[in-house]
Amino acid sequence: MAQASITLIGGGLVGALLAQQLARRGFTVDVFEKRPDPRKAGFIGGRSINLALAERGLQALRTAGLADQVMQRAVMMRGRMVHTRDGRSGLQRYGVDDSEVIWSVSRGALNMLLLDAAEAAGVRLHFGQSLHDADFDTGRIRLINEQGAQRDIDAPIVIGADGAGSALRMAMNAYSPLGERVEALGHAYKELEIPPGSKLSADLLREAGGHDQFALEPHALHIWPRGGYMCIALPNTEGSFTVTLFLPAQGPHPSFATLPTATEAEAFFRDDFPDLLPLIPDFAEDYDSHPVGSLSTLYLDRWHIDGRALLIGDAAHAIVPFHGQGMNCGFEDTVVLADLLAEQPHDTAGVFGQFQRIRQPNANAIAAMAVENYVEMRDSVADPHYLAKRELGALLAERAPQHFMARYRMVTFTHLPYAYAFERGRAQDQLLQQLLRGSTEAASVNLDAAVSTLLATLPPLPELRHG
Ligand code: FAD
Ligand code: 8RB
Repeated sequence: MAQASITLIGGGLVGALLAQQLARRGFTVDVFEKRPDPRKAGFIGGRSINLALAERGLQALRTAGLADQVMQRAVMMRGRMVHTRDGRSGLQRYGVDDSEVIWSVSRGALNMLLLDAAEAAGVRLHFGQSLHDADFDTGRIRLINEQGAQRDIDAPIVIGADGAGSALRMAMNAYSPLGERVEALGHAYKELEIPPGSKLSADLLREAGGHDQFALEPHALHIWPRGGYMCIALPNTEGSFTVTLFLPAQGPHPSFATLPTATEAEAFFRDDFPDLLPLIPDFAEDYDSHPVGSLSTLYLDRWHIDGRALLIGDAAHAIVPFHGQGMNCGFEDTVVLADLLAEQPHDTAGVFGQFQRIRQPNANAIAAMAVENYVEMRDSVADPHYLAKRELGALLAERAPQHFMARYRMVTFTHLPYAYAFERGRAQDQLLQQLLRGSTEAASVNLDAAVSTLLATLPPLPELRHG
């Protein structure tokens, strides 16, 4: 029997990568994407938005044979550059050396590369085709094109990679409730832009410690933590940075409610981000024209309707951005699903159920860790208790690498299941707290005794499969 035919909704990051992998495994794949083909001339333009690619996403790209191409245009980020209120900055490395770094990649360029790869693998891409509705009894879906014309097609096996606002999820939910729950974070975001360094005055560049082409150190993820809120900046290949301001959506100053326009926001930046503001020459224009984005976590009890429909990526488990793992998690999903389908191509009901059993606990774990990392990024980077724990953790990891690994490293640089990283991280954190007993001096802890306690308390980490 020939491999089944699969209909994918959404040709974004996860949809395009999944399509390529399924086509390479012999499936007939059609992708319906709402937007026009981004590779067509005339589309270029718009804002450059970048994403942090970490080991899990990179591993999926390796499996697909696409890692080298992606890495050619990626910018290495060695750690967090923390910019304190007094205008100082310092780098906290993410890993032990340059083998443990994350990569800033352009969303647009990555999406185009993945679409090219999908097409080359034999996927049929249909742009400007939006899913409107689905009838799971007849196995047909209704599409709308850009002119508003509707048509119905057969799609007995349909997979939704149509993102956080998934139309397929809505149709599935109407057919049989998926147990959808959305947890709003209460904070929102806005993007601003630092242009390439050459566009800034030489004086400003020197003050900001910038290089020729970059206004800031290019090989870092920059954070301006301010307690209840923060700004971050990721480098782009062309020397620009995308800045994201994260703030409470409502409530007392500062919140997006108290900063409705650039006038209020500029005064706020002059007070709270005085070193950042001069790097954003079009501040007023950016602030007033870019929308405020909301942030929430999506949980579903069920990701599929037996073997007929399945959700993947953000459509199944949208998370908040603070671990930089949304795409990485979605890419990890694609490998798991493609492998399962290749093993049992004619049992989609079994495969979809198994996919959910494997991935849902991990999606729940990264969702929780992503929320926790917001507090860590905006707040604890300057907290002495946090810094002491971090330092003691680093000492233990050096002395007993089989028994201690920072949770951030497990999430970002290994393929250990997210659920494992979450559990192990909790156990390690409890141990650090117990060893420090409230002290903010990691050096005050007897390291030999601490290592003994660690070995006696926690089993060794599983064998790590690095890159
Ligand atoms: P999407 O990328 O949203 O793609 C969905 C696709 O479906 C789109 O192309 C859309 O046009 C299409 N579509 C929607 N509705 C329909 C319809 N009705 N019919 C047909 N097609 C439809 N993750 C990281 O790992 N690291 C980061 O640093 C990071 N940074 C981010 C920065 C920003 C500003 C944002 C918004 C997200 C970031 N993420 C990051 C998260 C990451 O972008 C998502 O997790 C990832 O894009 C999910 O991929 P997806 O394909 O599931 O959804
Ligand atoms: N979505 C990231 C990290 C962890 C950094 C650290 C954090 C922006 C929207 Cl907020 C954020 C990280 O702990 O030091 N790695 O990668 C990416 C992040 O934000 C992305 C750019 C983002 N995602 C809506 C805005």
